Amino acid sequence: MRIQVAIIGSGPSGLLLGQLLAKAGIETIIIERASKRHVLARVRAGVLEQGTVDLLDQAGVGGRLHLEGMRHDGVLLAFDGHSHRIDLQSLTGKTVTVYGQTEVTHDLVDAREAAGLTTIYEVENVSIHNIDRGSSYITFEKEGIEHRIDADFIAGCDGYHGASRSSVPAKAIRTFERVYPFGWLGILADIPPLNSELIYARHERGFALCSMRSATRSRYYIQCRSDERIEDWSDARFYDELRRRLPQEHADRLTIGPSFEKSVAPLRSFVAEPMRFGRLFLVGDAAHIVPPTGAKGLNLAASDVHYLFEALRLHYAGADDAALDAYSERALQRVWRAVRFSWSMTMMMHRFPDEGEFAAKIQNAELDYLVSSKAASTAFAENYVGLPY
Ligand code: FAS
Ligand code: PHB
Repeated sequence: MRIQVAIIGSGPSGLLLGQLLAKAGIETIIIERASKRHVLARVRAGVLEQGTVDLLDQAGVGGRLHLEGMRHDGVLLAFDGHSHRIDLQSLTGKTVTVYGQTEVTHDLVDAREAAGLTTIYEVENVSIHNIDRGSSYITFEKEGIEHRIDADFIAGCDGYHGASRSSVPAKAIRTFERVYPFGWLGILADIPPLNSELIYARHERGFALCSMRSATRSRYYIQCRSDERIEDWSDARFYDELRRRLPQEHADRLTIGPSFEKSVAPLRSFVAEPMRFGRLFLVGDAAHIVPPTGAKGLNLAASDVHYLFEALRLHYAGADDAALDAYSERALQRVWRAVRFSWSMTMMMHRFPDEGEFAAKIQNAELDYLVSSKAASTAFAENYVGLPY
């Protein structure tokens, strides 16, 4: 088989890139390691930047998002027993939209199927070949039979543990990483959110985040050990710990109810440079990972997709390949700004037991300055709503 753009991975990066390319008349195929059911069941991000919303609209999949997504004009930062609202809208003129990644994935999969576009699920042993020459191709197995796809370009949209980045010769790639000494224990429950906007809480017992998926579905997180076992956390223990980390005015408003999803996510910052290797382009989590503190992971995948889509569109329109050649540099500039923000928010809001009382006082002072200075609040808001593409 020969195709214009072969996409590895049916997560938000691969699906959104595939949808934009299809609308521009560029043929694609997506190969995916997991089952369709697994892809659709993943619970991950919750906050979309305006740039991501605009891109989903451009891809023609914004319908349900505009009906069910919730526009948030502000976000609360809680510390020292009190919460402080950062008015995103008045400080930046921009807002964020709360709409789960699970729903984004559903919308993109539905659109791909409605357009009759091909996704091959449950593939194995994906290998990438000849990325430095014109005849790049992918091989993979499906039900024990080996297949080959020859492609003009290959988009590595297969996440942190995928085959794309690992197919690049070690001498051709540099990686930068920080692993945090904790994780996030998250639950989903069909209970009304305790607040209409997100609350990020710093507490001596650890970080907590109150988010949501709708007016009737809450998404809560608490900082935990990286090796935490979810079986050690009953709902009652989770809610009790969440209450302890929130200001009393919010803790008193917590509605509890049975969780239907509970998971632990490790936290790391990671960037691979460059993001292009001949005919192979790394996109989204295949190239970078951020701690979810700044709600940037999914949104960075969207800006990578924007840069690569525009470059491929120009290529197939007969323009020069300057945009393709500039993809890595353009994407990495926005990636590093988001990595910095996500790192700084993680350092400011989480408990670092080995760093003593002085560090804890500095964290409080940083938050105190942030919420009392218009300049500092504006800088925070600009990053949270998403820096320009
Ligand atoms: P993804 O990892 O989503 O998708 C990659 C796809 O490639 C997957 O479907 C995978 O099965 C497939 N794949 C992997 N290897 C393959 C191979 N060899 N062959 C074929 N297919 C292969 N971001 C936020 O903004 N907020 C959050 O709260 C948040 N929480 C997260 C929690 C967890 C546990 C994780 C892992 C991530 C979280 N993220 C969060 C980040 C997340 O949302 C990512 O940024 C987003 O999924 C990136 O999308 P993709 O780049 O498509 O990668
Ligand atoms: C979520 O709703 O899952 C979410 C929201 C904001 C974050 C991280 C996760 O920073």
